Amino acid sequence: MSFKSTVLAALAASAFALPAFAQDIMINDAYARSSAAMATSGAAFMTIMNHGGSDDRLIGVASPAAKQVELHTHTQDAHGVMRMIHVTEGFSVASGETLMLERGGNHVMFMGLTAPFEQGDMIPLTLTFEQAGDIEIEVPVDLERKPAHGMGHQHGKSE
Ligand SMILES: [Cu+2]
Repeated sequence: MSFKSTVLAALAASAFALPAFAQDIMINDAYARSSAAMATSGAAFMTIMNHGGSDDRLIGVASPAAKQVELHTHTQDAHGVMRMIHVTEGFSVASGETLMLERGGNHVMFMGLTAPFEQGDMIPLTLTFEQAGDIEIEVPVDLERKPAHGMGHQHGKSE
């Protein structure tokens, strides 16, 4: 635990030293949810725009709201069942591009919630980018939000 705290402190310090880079990344429309009141996991979704001149990559996520926070995506297995997989290499967001974290697609996964997500809660989340460094945001819990396309599949209590 103390090792992790030290690493997080170091990351925060380096991001603080490079404020200009952080402005290249814009994060919009972030929200978090869990599937049920007693759910032990949750997910966060958002739009990430890279206004900078160089390509970047979202490589890590951290939050005190869960024991483990990972970048996930959905993939369809041989039986047509959607499964979530941990994307260790992260998600690229090229210069001028927008990265969508959305229901049924790429998302931030919270596993082992320290407290249930309740409507209106603000979840602290640190996004780590290869170029821009750490960006800290607060993600509002929105349990009433519907999937963007109205065709979101169900995947049980995993989201
Ligand atoms: Cu997931």
